[in-house]
Amino acid sequence: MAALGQNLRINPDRLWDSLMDMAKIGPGIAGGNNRQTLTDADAEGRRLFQSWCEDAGLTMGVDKMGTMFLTRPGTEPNALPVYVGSHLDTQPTGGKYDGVLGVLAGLEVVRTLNDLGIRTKHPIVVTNWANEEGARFAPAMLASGVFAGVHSLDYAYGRKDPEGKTYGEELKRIGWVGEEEVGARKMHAYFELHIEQGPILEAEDKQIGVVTHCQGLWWLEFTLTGREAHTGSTPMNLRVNAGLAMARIMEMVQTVAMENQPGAVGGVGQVNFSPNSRNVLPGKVVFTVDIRTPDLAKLNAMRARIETEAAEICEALGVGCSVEAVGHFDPVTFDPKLVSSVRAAAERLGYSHMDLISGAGHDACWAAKVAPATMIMCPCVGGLSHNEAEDISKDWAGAGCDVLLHAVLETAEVVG
Ligand code: HGY
Ligand code: MN
Ligand code: MN
Repeated sequence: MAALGQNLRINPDRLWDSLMDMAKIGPGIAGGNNRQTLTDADAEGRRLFQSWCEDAGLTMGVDKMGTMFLTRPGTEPNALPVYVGSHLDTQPTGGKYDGVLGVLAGLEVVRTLNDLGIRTKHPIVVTNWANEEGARFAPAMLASGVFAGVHSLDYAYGRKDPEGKTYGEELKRIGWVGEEEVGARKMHAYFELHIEQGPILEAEDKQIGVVTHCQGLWWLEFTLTGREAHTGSTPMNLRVNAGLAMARIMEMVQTVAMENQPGAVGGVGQVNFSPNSRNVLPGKVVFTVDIRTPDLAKLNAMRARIETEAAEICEALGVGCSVEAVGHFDPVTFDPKLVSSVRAAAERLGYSHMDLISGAGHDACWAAKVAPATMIMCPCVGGLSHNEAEDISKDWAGAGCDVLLHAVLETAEVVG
């Protein structure tokens, strides 16, 4: 196979236009997006993506979790495909690029191959994983988790959103229950381009992150039981204060993460007080602790310490305490051969690059359980993500997609 020329590049304006057109669907209130999984906005985004792919000559398959697979044929139909994708669903106050860049970059790779009449031995499949964010239906990366055999389809269908609607009901409501068995597809390789969602690449002035690993994660959902009582007339010594217990646990999580530096993080993003009335002490407090680190032993030690100390905090306050792990994956090592292909592509194209460990979780983490997989990252402004102000440059998006093009072509093998 002839070496890929350094002038082989995607069309960054077309990629950017597609990103901006997708961003019009499920707009947020501050310039970002609220296109949560299985909402009408998600369905509208799916239809737009499908139409673009079919205009590019791709054929669509959908599995029973609603993940979309758009195939460009290879010259050898029996050769396992090279998959390239990410997710179109967003956080409630999400940005325009988290996940979306990876899906539309996959489409841009195909559009470029069509422009240049390039054929590949292996088919190429552009993928939109359902429910990567886990914001509406925990855990994150739910569909790719079922694909990798980590979760059962029944478990996934039964996951409920804050209004009590199930994943299965909502997938059926928007009309995206596919026929394919989840995980029946086999992959030759999987690539995912994603914004870094952290500050390192921008701070180091690097255009490309060559992602070698992804840190592991636990999501620990605590349910604390206090006693509802008047916030004014209840003496301090008679209170069973679940809110105070939560505050002390959050402070403890911060301490545990800081004592495990460098490389560990811990915090809480979601809290629900019940009855959540300003002059009633909460009878119930439900919140999720999110801890992450690339070191597996450290990750599990942090979990054990947090659960032990949370129980002690609650006992001292007479507050009931239960905890359920609602999300988890071990640290991931991506495929060294694919990582080298990404690094070589960045070199060939003249893009500055550095090795990187992904701080956020991605569908690639589950794909890596069933196929050789890796990621490419581009910087984002101030490292900000999961915020409507999330921002990247067209150049960063273009550079990442150029590297994706080269790495995918090297793996899918150009013919002729
Ligand atoms: O939580 C994560 O790391 C990803 O955004 N789902
Ligand atoms: Mn993402
Ligand atoms: Mn995200």
